[in-house]
Amino acid sequence: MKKTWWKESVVYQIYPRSFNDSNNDGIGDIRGVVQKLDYIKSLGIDVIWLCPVYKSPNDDNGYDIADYRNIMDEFGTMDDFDELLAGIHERGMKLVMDLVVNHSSDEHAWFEASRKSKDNPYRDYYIWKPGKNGGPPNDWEGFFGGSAWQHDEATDEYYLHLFTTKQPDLNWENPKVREEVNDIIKYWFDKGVDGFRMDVISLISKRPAYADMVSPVFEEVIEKQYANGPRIHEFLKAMNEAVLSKYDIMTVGEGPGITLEHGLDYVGEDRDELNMVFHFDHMFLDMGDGGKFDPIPYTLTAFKDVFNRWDEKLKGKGWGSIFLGNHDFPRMVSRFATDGAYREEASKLLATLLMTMRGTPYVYQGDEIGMSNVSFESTEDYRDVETLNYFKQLWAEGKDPMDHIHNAHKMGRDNARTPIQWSGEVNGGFSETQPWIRVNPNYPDVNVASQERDERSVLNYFRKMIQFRKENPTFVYGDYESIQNDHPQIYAYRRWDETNEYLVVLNFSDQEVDFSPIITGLELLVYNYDDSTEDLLMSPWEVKVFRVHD
Ligand code: ISL
Ligand code: CA
Repeated sequence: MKKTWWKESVVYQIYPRSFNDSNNDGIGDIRGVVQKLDYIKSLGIDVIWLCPVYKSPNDDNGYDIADYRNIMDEFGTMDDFDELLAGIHERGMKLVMDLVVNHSSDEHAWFEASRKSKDNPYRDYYIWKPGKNGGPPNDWEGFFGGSAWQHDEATDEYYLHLFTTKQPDLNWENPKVREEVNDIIKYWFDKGVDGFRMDVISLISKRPAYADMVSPVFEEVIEKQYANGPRIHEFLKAMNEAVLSKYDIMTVGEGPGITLEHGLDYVGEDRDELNMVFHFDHMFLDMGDGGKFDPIPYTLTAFKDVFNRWDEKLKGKGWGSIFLGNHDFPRMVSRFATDGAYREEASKLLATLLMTMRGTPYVYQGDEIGMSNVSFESTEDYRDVETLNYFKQLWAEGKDPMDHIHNAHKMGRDNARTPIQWSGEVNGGFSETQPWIRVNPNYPDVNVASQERDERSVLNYFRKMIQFRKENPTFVYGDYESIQNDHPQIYAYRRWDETNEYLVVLNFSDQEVDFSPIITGLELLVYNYDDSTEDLLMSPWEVKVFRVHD
């Protein structure tokens, strides 16, 4: 495969509201990120992906944009942004921004004009339909519950919003909308930004029939009706030709509905669309038919299958992204490993997985210190619109949300949105004021400052693993094969090229496991127990990475 900087990079995702508060108003901000650039650099990070910082009324924490060319007041000014970009570049890192153009905020000037009258020049920037039988145009549901249509008094029509009512979907059928998006992209590239993560890009092309939902299972509706619409690849190719291809940048498309079947259509190297995508196959493993708040158990073998199938599909043809969490999902250690007695070992194990797979690794803020899920005692402490809508829906069904709060504990997005725990000081050193969302009460035990002082901390292990990946490029470009794939506790795989071969063995369980791969000539290189030995008797959540000699 062609070698490029973004294949060799390790990306660090920042959710600015929760990262670091520089002016002590309780909200993380851009200057807060500037203050921590040396820290991020010290991890070995190449690229920072910054979640939305644009002007926004924050109905969905910045994923509802009111002005694509200005900065949200709470986060700072354009001068702060320019300083951030310069600071990142000075340190030899790159900056990727979030592009949220499936929808805008209802407070965007386009929408304010659009809703005024049916003949307004901006009317067709959004998707308007007359009602049917006194109700919405069809029975579509939004991602955060309820109808995906909102009635608007002024013109007695409905607009489509796949997310909250304050996030109207843009009408990509309108060539003017596509031009506006290209101009926004150009604006940020001309400032020197190094790429975009494209929010729900899989949803931009709508199926013109607007037929009723084909299934009561939401995941099926996404796949068959919302995602991968008829013109998606035409739109992406045109965007690529007009702007993306003119700059040395990276793109990663996000999308529910980007399945194994469709992945290569987006990232095939012969397609000139996107560089990478985030698919959600492993992120949906523990969701039942009722979706996120209907959690179900899943097995390690199912988890391995996702990685195996995607690697096989993309190999030689397109590039993958490796991630285990972000601002939309629970903390990786609580979800895919354990946050009990073995939290540290388990965090190191997941760090090893991230840094030894084929594809570009994405580290979500706080995972480098092993931050875990939070269980707020009261529904009042939750902030995420998705979780709040869930509570509302329970009330509407005559149920008490407190009887179901365990689902929010397990699956809610706020798990990943608690402030970064910088120290054992008040509010975890995030802010001197009570933050916009409560700090995880485990901050005295889990924080950056104490881990800086500890050679054996999760933090220093992350640094070591990132370094290890860089020193051994076989982990970037080399081949991948899972061995003893049916093993219920061990995830083991080979990585190799013409010159090197490695074996990675990860014990995904609380039990000791006697693993016996039929491979000889093993030299132990990386491990997460002080007394690790070259044998394959694996302690709980133990990691062993070997060089394989012929
Ligand atoms: O968390 C999810 C719903 O339970 C995901 O399906 C999520 O909604 C989906 O991945 C899209 O996420 C992105 O777009 C949303 C925004 O709320 C998320 O934060 C963003 O990452 C709407 O812009
Ligand atoms: Ca602030």
